[in-house]
Amino acid sequence: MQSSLFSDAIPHSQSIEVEQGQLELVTNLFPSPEAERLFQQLMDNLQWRQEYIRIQGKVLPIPRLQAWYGDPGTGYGYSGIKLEPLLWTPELIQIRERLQELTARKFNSVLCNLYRNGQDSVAWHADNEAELGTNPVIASVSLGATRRFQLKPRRGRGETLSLDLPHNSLLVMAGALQHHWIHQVPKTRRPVGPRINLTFRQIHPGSR
Ligand SMILES: O=C(O)CCC(=O)C(=O)O
Repeated sequence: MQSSLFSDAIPHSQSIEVEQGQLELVTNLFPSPEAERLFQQLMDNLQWRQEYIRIQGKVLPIPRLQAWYGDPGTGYGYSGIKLEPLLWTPELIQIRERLQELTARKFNSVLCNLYRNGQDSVAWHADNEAELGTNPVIASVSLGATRRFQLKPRRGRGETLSLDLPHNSLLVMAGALQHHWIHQVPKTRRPVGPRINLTFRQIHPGSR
């Protein structure tokens, strides 16, 4: 039985049993009107951008919009994309404070994803870039439409685990999870509205 990631018992939180990693889901992260307001302000105020990746010589748009915010010096890169941090907005500071209080961890940066509809997605990957260090704690907030989040073991034929991440929830990934598991948000044919995902991280500059 794994121990909870949180120092105190958090209302609306549940541990999800996974081998070689820790996963905790918190629902009702903010009072409901606050969550609605945050969703709308993040939609309106974040500097959403279309990023491109190169795959087999072709430059392709990634199927979602993104924005990267953080402390100065927390530049971040993956799949050939290099992101320089924008300055924290008041809404991101408010959410970060809530997460730091819940997890007793510090986060100096956040990758923001906007899934405009069911055709937006993120492919199988792990958050295991060198600058995240060993066994990173990733605090991933969902606002807006519910989307399915899947995890599968990096090696072997282990079963895929599926979770629906609802509006106003927090998924914390920790322990050795990023070494042993990969995750994705698949496309869906269901008509779904926009969803914002914020993955708060602690970047260790200079570890690349
Ligand atoms: O949208 C999500 O819940 C996951 C996002 C994600 O995997 C990432 O940004 O690395």
